[in-house]
Amino acid sequence: MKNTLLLLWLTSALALVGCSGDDNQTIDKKDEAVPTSSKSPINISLINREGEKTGEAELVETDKGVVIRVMAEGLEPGTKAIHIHETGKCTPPDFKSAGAHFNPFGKQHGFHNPKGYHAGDLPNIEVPQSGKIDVVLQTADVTLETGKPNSLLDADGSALVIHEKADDYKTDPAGNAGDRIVCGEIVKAGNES
Ligand SMILES: [Cu+2]
Ligand SMILES: [Zn+2]
Repeated sequence: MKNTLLLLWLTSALALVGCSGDDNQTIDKKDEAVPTSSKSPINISLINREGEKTGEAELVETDKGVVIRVMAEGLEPGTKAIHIHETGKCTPPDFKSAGAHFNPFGKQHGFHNPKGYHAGDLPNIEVPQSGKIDVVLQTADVTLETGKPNSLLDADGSALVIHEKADDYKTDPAGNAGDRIVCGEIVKAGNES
């Protein structure tokens, strides 16, 4: 009896190993430039001020932090701020519902601020004439692992927000970046794909 159980256990364990090996290969082939990840990505929808879907983003925990790929269209050309805000709620048109910048360590805003920066601060993105972006950002200041103080997947989630203007990297609390024009909710429920 015991031997049969052990054999069954071994067989299923081997089957599991086989499966995850295949998955890793697929990920490697798809995107060789991105650091390898041990977890499945989180896919989120991005909406504009009219509440229409204008793109999507994918967040993956890697050995170099969280990699965020942002794909969107219909944006006004120019340099735009992009941040992670503290609440996973995107209510158009102003997206004030997303709250302030994600700031679990009590810092001020901006990479050039001596009292900075927020864990949710990210480098500006460039929107070309086409209004279409497909950019990859990376940050080791946040995690998708739950239970950590800097987890984006805390009780109320967090939000990815694009602004109408560039972030000046120093003005507290939000880099003087103007209105919020695109928002995407980063919440646990979205972690299925
Ligand atoms: Cu912001
Ligand atoms: Zn900030």
